Amino acid sequence: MHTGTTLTQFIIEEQRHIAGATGEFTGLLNDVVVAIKTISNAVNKGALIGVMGALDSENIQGETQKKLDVITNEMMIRNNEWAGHLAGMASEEMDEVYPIPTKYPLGKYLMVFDPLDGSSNVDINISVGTIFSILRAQVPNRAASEADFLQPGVKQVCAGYALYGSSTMLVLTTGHGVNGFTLDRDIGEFILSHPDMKIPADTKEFAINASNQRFWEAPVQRYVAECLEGSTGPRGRDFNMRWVASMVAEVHRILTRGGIFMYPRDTKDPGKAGKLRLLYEANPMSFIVEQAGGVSSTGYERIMDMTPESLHQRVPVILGSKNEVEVVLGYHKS
Ligand code: AHM
Ligand code: MG
Repeated sequence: MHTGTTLTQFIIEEQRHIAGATGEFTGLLNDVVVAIKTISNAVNKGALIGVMGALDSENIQGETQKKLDVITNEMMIRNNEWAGHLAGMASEEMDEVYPIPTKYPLGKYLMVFDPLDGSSNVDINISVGTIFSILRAQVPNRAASEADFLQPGVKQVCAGYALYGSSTMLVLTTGHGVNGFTLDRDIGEFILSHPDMKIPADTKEFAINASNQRFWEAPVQRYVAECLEGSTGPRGRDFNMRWVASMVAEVHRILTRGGIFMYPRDTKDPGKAGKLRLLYEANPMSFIVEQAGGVSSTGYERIMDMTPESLHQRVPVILGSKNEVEVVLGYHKS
């Protein structure tokens, strides 16, 4: 018999401390969890159920879609549209806001998500994840427009990610710290396994796609050069480097043992301020990182203070261990 705290139990107990809570949020989160279990199963079975490989289609960002990008997007929609908790959804894989079908009631929340982050990794059996963020609808029970979604990250009610790694985990914040749950496949429940996750303030590990080096701005060039100089350079210590090409895996490593992650502003494509998307990736991960004691910035400003200009807006991201991110931010100032 299991003796751990299930995710549902954890959320209901948290809700008891919130005056006037109706249980609607708990219902919404339960639907998200069902979607995540369904996605975990598909990712895990992989080639056995014919879900690997690419499609001919591109998403609005001009990226080739994997079969699983489309399948997991569908899983998020089907599991979350019916219950009457949402006034609309938006996803990295859909050009426009997804309206809740008229046969279902509307609710007081909005959800944005990246159904399968790091999907370039699925065919090679490396970790991928799902990222989601829940906002309040500007007008409850009214079909949401794009403008309703353009809220700064500080307004998020909840953010979370699922990591489909050697085990499936769900990491969550509702603004009262960060908690991690591991899926026990035998009983089909997420069990609290990583209570109150905290990012160590100091680190000797950095993550950046070094193939973009010639496009980086001066502050990032300086920071990485100094890390590479190691104990004989100005930082006076040796650094380690990791790049999984899956932001969920990267952030999870940082939550577990510290580190700094950068997908900075670069000059590769002057039309794009960065690679990662503000609504689906940068904001939810920033909320989680800040709640775990870390820092998250574009290099020039706090990500969660930015007012989004469009649904698919991209931003530079520098996040992780507080003292290390502050070194990079200092270089941006000077
Ligand atoms: P995706 O949402 O299309 O998977 O793209 C986002 C991913 C992040 O998970 C990861 O940090 C980054 O793209 C990797 O980029 P690169 O391929 O330049 O290494
Ligand atoms: Mg992504």
